[in-house]
Amino acid sequence: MRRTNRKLHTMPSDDLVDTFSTTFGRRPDGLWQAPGRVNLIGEHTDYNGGLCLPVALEVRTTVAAARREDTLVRMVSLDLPGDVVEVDLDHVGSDGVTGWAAYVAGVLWALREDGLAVAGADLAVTSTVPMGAGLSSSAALEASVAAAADGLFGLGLLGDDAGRARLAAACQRAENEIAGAPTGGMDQAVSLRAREGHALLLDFRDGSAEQVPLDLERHGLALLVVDTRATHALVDGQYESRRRSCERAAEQLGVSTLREVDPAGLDAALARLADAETRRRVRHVVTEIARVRGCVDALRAGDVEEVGRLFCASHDSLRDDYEVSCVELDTAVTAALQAGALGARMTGGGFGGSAVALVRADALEVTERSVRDAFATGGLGEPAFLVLEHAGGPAGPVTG
Ligand code: GAF
Repeated sequence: MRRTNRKLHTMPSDDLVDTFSTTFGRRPDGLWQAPGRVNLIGEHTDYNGGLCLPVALEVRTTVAAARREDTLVRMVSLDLPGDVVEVDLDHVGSDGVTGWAAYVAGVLWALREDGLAVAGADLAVTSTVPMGAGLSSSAALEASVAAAADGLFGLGLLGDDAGRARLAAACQRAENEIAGAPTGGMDQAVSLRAREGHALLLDFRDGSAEQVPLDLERHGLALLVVDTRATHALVDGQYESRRRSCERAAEQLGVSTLREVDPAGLDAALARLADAETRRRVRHVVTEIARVRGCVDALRAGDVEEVGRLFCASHDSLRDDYEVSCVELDTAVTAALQAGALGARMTGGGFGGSAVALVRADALEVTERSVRDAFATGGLGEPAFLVLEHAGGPAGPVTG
């Protein structure tokens, strides 16, 4: 199956409004949307105070919403049919909200915790971001709810980058504290702060963001995202154990985060760590941050071959040093490179999910075939594909 962003971008607004109206017996006050993401480079760097370079996809989560004057949140999903879920905002922090409702109610809860005048809401959601594909369906859901809250309660935060960063912080808090996934903030930040046609250089030392033009078409290129369909879960222990290992290493090195380790002094820093596994984890983080810088320079210089080389080096480091790849991701990367991709790497948290390959636009089909054949030969499940020709824009109201 070939899925392009543009086809999946079609907003199912009519169905959503119909479902909202039949479920809640009134019309929504408005519709808001937020994108999933693919990270170009800079993996497992966000929670180390580092750099990353994600891109917003054109696949999106859309929410129809209406404000309430009480503290009740009522939600229904078009994609996960079931009963209407009801949560009282006053009890979100203590009641152990589970499932997809945690991402929705958690965001409204976190905005209130931030001192914003947010009350309850009725919401209907639907998404074209494939779930469990490592393309941030959770963050897209959170960001769409944050955008809806901004509109429903007149927060005025969508108007500038500082406001959007504040919304993203609330989304991350919801994910960490209510959904229980100890993630680092990249996904929520790009969903809210991206700019169409650009990759977003995020610096987690100071929270700043810089737009980096991404004109794939000018170079005759496209990004092929391979959803391996191997399951990944950020709430399982692997992600958290990598995070804790980095924190322990920083402590041993006497720095606040691994961002403070100077790449020029990496060997000396590694020599101070007794444990070989910890040394590999640190080497990944420090070299990956340097690769993000290299990738931004290469993109600005139009040196797409160098971008491809950095993709490959990133994958090797994630596979060998950070040990978050898996047979499906390695197979996708190898098969894409065999078909002539300029570079390929796993993207997102790893242990399944998606890989991304930088390919000539006229080689998309041959690359897909190569990946599909390699999966069949390896006895792996059927992968799915998504083509990114143009970087998407950020969360906001649905217009038109
Ligand atoms: C997941 C997390 F949600 C992000 O915060 C980030 O750490 C990523 O894995 C790895 O780069 O997407």
